Amino acid sequence: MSYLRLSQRSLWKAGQSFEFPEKWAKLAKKETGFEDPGNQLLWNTPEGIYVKPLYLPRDIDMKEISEDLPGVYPFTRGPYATMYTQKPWTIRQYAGFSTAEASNAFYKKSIAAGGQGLSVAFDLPTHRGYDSDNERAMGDVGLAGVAIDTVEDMKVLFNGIALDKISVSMTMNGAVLPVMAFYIVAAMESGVTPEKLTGTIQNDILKEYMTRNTYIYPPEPSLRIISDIMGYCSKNMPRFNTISISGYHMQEAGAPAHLELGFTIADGIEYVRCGTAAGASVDDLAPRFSFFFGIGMNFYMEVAKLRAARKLWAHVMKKYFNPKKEKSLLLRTHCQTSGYSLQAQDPYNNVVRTTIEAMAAVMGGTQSLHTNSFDEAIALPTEFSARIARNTQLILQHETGISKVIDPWAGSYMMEALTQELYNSGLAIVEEIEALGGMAKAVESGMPKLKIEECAARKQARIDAGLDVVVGVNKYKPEKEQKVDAFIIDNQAVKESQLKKLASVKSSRDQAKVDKALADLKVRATLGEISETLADIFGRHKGGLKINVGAYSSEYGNSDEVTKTRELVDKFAKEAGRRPRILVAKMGQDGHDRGQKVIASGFADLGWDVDIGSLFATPNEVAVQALDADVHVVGISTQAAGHRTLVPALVKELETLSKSAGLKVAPKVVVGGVIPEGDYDMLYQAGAVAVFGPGTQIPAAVREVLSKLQPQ
Ligand code: MLC
Ligand code: 5AD
Repeated sequence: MSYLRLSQRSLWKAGQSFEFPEKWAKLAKKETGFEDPGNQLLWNTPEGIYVKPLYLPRDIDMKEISEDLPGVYPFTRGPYATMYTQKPWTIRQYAGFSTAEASNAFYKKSIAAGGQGLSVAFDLPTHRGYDSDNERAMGDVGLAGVAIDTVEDMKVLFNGIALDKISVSMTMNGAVLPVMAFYIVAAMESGVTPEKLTGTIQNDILKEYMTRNTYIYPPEPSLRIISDIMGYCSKNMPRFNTISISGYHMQEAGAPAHLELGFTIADGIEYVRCGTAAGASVDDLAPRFSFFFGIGMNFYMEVAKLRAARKLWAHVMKKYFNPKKEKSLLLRTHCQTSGYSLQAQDPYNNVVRTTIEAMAAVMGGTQSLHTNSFDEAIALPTEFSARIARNTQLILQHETGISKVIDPWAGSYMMEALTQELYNSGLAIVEEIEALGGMAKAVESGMPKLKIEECAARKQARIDAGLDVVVGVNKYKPEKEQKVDAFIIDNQAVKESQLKKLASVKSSRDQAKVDKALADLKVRATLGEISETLADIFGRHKGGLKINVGAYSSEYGNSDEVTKTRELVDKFAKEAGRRPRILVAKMGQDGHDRGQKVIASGFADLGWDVDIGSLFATPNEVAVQALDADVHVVGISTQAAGHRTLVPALVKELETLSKSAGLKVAPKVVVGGVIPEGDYDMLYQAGAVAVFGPGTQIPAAVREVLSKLQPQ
């Protein structure tokens, strides 16, 4: 009953109505008491698609779909004729942490336990072009991935792994030149020539400016680097996928399926344009393009998204570029289950969520899949949680009949209708972007990022208001929280080991040769040296700092919760003579800014003055901004474990700067994000006054932060 009430209250938007068979409507009216049950039970999704309670033959265009076959244009049913009936998708778990030695051992173990392809996660300094000895790398070395400074590190990473046999994906975008160079040299020095290498380089910079934020240079030179790499690989590494055009991070940042789909396909079009402008033909490039989508909890929508994506790519490729090779029309994709959908509370629920998402990816026909670990919202996977995640896929491959039938949802009225609706809305977005002059221009305008962030603020409001249920978080909470072991990496130890290795490479090479060759970029130069040389010429890109105002509160609607919270904020403002003011900041090389932007929007909508900090700041830079803006509190958003080093450093900086500015009290520090429970005490001892884990309701956070402030 409560579900029906919820549907009636929040989901039925007047103005949209569909016809339902009279016979059914009568029965449904009796069951529900609704006047117009078909329309009152509509679900208006974040995609703006009305999902109906009942689909009928009239919802699909039989002419459009009756000839569809897997392996045949427009490939809605799959890129290959036989799909998993011949060869199941590749189980490719994204992993990397600490040193090359530790990650190498982990890779070998996971291959032995059933992993079928490798996928390297680099640490954030590597992504951003810093060696481990760089001051800006201080809090992040070896935490979110493996630290790679030199070709020697890369050789260790793949030691004993046959690079001509196993395909390797490397998630690298900003520092793609040194990483590809290290990879190729490491392979050659192990006896594998470039033409034998199989795998994928992510090499997708446009989505970095929109969501993932591990860019280094501005868009123009970055796009040139990408087309150089695509050009080089198409000539020298014919089995290697030269780009992985990624919607995943858009979904993680808050994009509903239609935005993820439309923006990703529009990115793909831009890359074909870049590559062909640099002299390659569409058929040199496109057959080695690959894609990457996120798979969240809206099961039908996600299956439909993959079907629609293949159809849309085939359509736009034909329309805009008219390639001769059929392979240029194929959308082949990797998928990853959603990290965002996983929760720190009641964490074993995450095994269930990941299984459902993995089923959607597979039923949508993905070529390769990563399944997240259940401790996602707490820390990097432990050996145990990584094993369960991998086994989820092994069980799907071996114990169910799922891979025995190609595109099993085809012909379902609902699935075909949803596929067509998503195709239509994806195409409309592609056309809108084309009208703006393509994705590079759209990204520069900031439009896609803001659209995605608005959706993220709305989603948070729906969860905070209880309209979207998250089991174990805003409903059905366990009486006692289940604790799980968290994998903690000793950042200091990794740093020391990297510094030793860097020093050894630097002392054993011919420095005069390196200095000379750095202009040409070769001869065991380090990743930092190569990146810095390019940054001297290209400059470093700085992202925009806009926040959405109004989206959070309009989605939340009026409620006691909001009114009560605003009253407390107003009371503070009256007593203090000004509104409470917060700087929502990020430190270190962690560029995950969904949390930062959502918190900023929520606090602003609840009556705070909000300043937003630039990405990649040092503790000193944050403290200077906090004092300049005269904030009451600094809120640090942390997603990649750097808080252990960076928060204590920030508190010290704030105290020192406040003292020398003659302030009686320094701004308070609160911390929120992915924080293992074991770190809470350490953060309080370092001087933080509040710590918020994932799943915190924003109005509750506002009240708690207020309670820590004295009006000044
Ligand atoms: C497959 N093959 C078939 C077949 N199925 N041949 C005949 N009949 C069938 N049914 C052939 C293919 O043509 C191919 O050969 C070979 O088998 C391998 O199959 P594939 O489908 O290409 O799979 P795979 O090699 O696994 O490649 C999948 C991919 C690739 C194209 C999507 O780009 C990939 O692996 N991407 C992974 C990206 C990734 O892991 N990213 C992690 C991001 S994490 P041939 O000769 O055609 O090659 C991240 C998080 C973060 O980004 O933010 O940090
Ligand atoms: N090892 C394993 N998984 C990782 N992820 C990110 N970094 C790593 C890593 N080093 C996963 C998480 C995250 C997503 C982007 O990729 O699930 O949400």
